[in-house]
Amino acid sequence: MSGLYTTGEITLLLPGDTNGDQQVDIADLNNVRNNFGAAGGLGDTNGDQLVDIQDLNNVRHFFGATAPQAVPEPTSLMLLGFAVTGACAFQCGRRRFARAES
Ligand SMILES: [Ca+2]
Ligand SMILES: [Ca+2]
Repeated sequence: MSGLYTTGEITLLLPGDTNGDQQVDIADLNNVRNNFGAAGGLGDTNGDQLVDIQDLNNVRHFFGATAPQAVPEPTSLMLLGFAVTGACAFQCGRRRFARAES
């Protein structure tokens, strides 16, 4: 949530991604395997403080998946819309002014 305020982007989490590299691959499977039975830490994909069969299933289910790109915050999209509208209005005003002078 803190990234939302600083970058204006929402980062979507990828279930099964144990190391935060935005993809579920063999490294994530190894993290679950190497920490199976541990109390949380690397390999805990669902945050229940236990590396267990649910984490293995998360990696299995999302294996090969990559996280979608960051989604711009709606406010950013609205600001972009205002900027485009303002630029168009400015261009239309310049054309009218040029016609009036000639
Ligand atoms: Ca990963
Ligand atoms: Ca877990």
